[in-house]
Amino acid sequence: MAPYPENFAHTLTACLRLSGTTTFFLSTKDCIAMNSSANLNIPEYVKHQRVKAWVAEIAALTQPDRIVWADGSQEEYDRLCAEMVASGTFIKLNPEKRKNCFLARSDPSDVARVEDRTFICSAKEEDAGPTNNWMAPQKMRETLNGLFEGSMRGRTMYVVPFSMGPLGSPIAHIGIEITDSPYVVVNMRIMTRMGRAVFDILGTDGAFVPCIHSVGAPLTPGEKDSPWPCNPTIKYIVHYPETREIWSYGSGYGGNALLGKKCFALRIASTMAHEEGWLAEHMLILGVESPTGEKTYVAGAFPSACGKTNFAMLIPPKAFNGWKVTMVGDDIAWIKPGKDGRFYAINPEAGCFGVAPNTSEKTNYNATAMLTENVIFTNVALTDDGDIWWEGMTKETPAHLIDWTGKDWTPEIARETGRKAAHPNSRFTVKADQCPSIDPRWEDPNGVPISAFLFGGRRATTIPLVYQAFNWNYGVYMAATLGSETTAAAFGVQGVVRRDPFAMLPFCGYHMGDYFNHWLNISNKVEFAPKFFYVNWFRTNEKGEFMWPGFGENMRVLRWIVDRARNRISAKETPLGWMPRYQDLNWTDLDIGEAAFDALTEVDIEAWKVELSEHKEWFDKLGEKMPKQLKLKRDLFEIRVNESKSTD
Ligand code: SAT
Ligand code: MN
Repeated sequence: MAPYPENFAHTLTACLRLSGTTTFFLSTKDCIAMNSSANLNIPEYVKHQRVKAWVAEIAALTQPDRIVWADGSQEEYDRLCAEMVASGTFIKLNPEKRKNCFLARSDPSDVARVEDRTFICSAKEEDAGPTNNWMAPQKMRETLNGLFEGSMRGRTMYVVPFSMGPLGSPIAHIGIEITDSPYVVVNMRIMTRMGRAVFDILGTDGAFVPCIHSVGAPLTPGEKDSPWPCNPTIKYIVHYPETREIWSYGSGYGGNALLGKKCFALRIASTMAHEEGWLAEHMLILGVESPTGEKTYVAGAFPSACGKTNFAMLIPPKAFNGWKVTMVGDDIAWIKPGKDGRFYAINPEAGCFGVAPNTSEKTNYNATAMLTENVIFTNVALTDDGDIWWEGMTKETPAHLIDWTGKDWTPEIARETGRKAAHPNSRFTVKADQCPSIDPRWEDPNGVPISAFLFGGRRATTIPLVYQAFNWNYGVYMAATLGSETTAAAFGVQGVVRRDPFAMLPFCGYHMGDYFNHWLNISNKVEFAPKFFYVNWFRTNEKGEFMWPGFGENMRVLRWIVDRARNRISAKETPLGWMPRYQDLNWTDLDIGEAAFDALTEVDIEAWKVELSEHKEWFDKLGEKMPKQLKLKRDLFEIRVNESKSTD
């Protein structure tokens, strides 16, 4: 835990604050103001001295006009939303169309996570590894102290206590976010278990991850605020893994600002998990229920733009009458070894922060059903009757909209200028339990038992529809080399394979090589290790058309995975792993014949030779800490491939 003083003194000595190597003094007036309990507004239910001292310290640094401790109540949520409507940050949507829903439009410079401004400031550079940005902690602290000094002037500072995971769950952990953004407060109430009950768990000295966030836009007296304050030029998303702290400056958007999500639940939690022997993963969790009521849970990692949310909310096709797929989580899984020798997973989040474009009744019926009430939309388009719209939502495009930048938009304007009505990274924030397919055990404090890990990228060639790893270590290899073709929307270029191991590349808080090692070792902690599967819904034919229908039809593959995870069907051995034979899948109502299936599952040896040379380049890039075992696996794999013939 960060070395915060146990008590903060009500004297001038408290004004001398040592932080890193910098010593600075605040005016007597500031000190007296900031060190008086009245102005800190500490609620009587907060009994934790270190929390109080830390809040006082950050207040003294950032100098907000007032301090509000978020209690997480509905009344508080409604009040903040009303304040944001009044200030122009929120637009209230037509309650007949979207009850209790709001639209926020961000600054055009602040629309997504900023990976190049994201830092892992471990004491040693080698602990961050070659895939993370690093800066020496002392140097970063100096930079940030300079930026945060006075950064909340003219604003309200909110203290937002939250639990990642069900309150009191042995798998859960607590964070407290200090933020000057009311947008963050209301989003955190949806995305986490937020509010005063967290202090009951923290007690007088419980552990918490301090998360400090400022939009980096202080106001001078009388200055008019903008609807989306942020710092247009300076952004820092900083993690100190040793002291388990997060400092975020300059952005109000998504994972840059809602610090419970990628910053805590993945970057900091992955380092905690590494130290403590568990897993913090960028994985959905879903349950498959058979007609006889047998339940199998799987966790799956998919890089962005691979249909992860759709898969988490899958509705089985008619041919699977009696089968049900339920969602535990759509983005993150915390997984700990259980007493019975199995891995148990919780969804540390309480809501979904989903990409809006292309969400439709056809692509994801459950998501559309979630979005009728109590939703915060960000950067989508506004219809003339006070509803929302985005590309891919309906067949018909509305004749007129206000686009995400607040400008008039028509299909003609779009044709002429290419301008989208909704930003490609526009989002909805909604409570997970509004999902019709929410799993009855999604809040089980002990988590759900995991039988299989799935990995899936977007690959036009090379990767078959599905295959199963021969064993745990080979499964880790498969996940370590996971790759996905970039989409123009996310990366500006189309079709380049980007390696995204375990879909964790931007989210691992330490060296990827150490992370792979952790995965190799952790199988020893369980007796019943989950099986590993690789899926690819995106293989295309020579005309460039998708060969697999995807969406609900993925159930056909999922059922095979469940049967394999339960060791109850045999499979075909290939150089890549175990694969289904045509007759192993249910083909009712789907027009895919044996030849088409062979093409979907073809092992193209020439393509695999190229793939394996890319794996070598990728492993070399990860340097010294890359586990030898995985390098050896690659060499053996290469021999296996060289000795094989393509399957068609
Ligand atoms: O902005 S988030 O990090 O919450 C979502 C994403 O970019 O993956
Ligand atoms: Mn994600």
